[in-house]
Amino acid sequence: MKKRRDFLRLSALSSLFLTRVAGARAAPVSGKAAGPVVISTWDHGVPANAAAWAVLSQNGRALDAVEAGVKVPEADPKVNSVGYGGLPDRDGRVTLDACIMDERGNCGSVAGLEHILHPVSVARRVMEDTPHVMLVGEGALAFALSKGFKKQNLLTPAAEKAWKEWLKTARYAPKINAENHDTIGMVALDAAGNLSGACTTSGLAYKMHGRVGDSPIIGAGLYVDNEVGAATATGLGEAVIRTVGSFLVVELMRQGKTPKEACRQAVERITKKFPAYRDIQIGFVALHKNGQYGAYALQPGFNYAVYSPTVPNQLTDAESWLK
Ligand code: SD4
Repeated sequence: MKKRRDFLRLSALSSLFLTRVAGARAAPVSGKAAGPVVISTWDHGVPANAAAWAVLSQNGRALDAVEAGVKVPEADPKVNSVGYGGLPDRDGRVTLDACIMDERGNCGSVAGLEHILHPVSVARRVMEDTPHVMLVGEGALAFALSKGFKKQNLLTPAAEKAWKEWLKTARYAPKINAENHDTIGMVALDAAGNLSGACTTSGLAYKMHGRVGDSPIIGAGLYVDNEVGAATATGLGEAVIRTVGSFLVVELMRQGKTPKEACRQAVERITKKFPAYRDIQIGFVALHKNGQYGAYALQPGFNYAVYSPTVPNQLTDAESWLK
């Protein structure tokens, strides 16, 4: 993971990078799974998928699989864009956004949550134990504590060091595919044919305190419709919110588009509605109810992990709008 990031920093969008990665992973950019399947964003999707697969392969529920899956990067201090180890906002505070959605359309979400290791599990409790969908900031923290979650410091020494380095110039210029776009979004189909999804992030590094991205917003960072399919997003949340990206992907699948084509059209929509699209990254992954899956990104460099009975937890590079 770190190696990949370092490499990306050095040669972010170079053709050299593209050639090497494409050569290393000669996998299809979309496919169809027979049986349960789980798909998630970026390299950290691989260990996350493995945890989800432990649930799915035992005929577990997709909802339990996605929660177990995304908890892996949430707890990994080396993943600097999700949970523990996430880069802080410009005030040095690690604020977390997460949501979860099940096959019945139930959903829960937290935004701007501090000090709690597993925001996705708090989101699930919001879904299951409250009449609400979304809790934010202090209210979300109070709710989490009332449910027995423990308060802890999520700012690792490495993240604190990076933040202090950033403070020297305090220049806000998120780097594509490097430190700012590695939200984990995960969607899964279980053996019973039901879909669920989860999405969790520390959001953009050095964002304004209080900024909320797409990741905890149902319809933007994640959407599940058990009649059709599920989708999740990564990248600059402001662009995804504007286009209600994940809902759009699911609606395009409802209209008959394949998952990959639905993701492509959602990216195309962003290029029309977000004039600065050349400077940002967006990636979508989608899973159809029938087991078909796909992905598409705005810029090269977005990859996703697939685990199914026929795909052994493999990373695939998504095709992109910009070459
Ligand atoms: C956000 N979508 O907060 C997230 C960014 C991201 O890793 O993907 N971060 O806008």
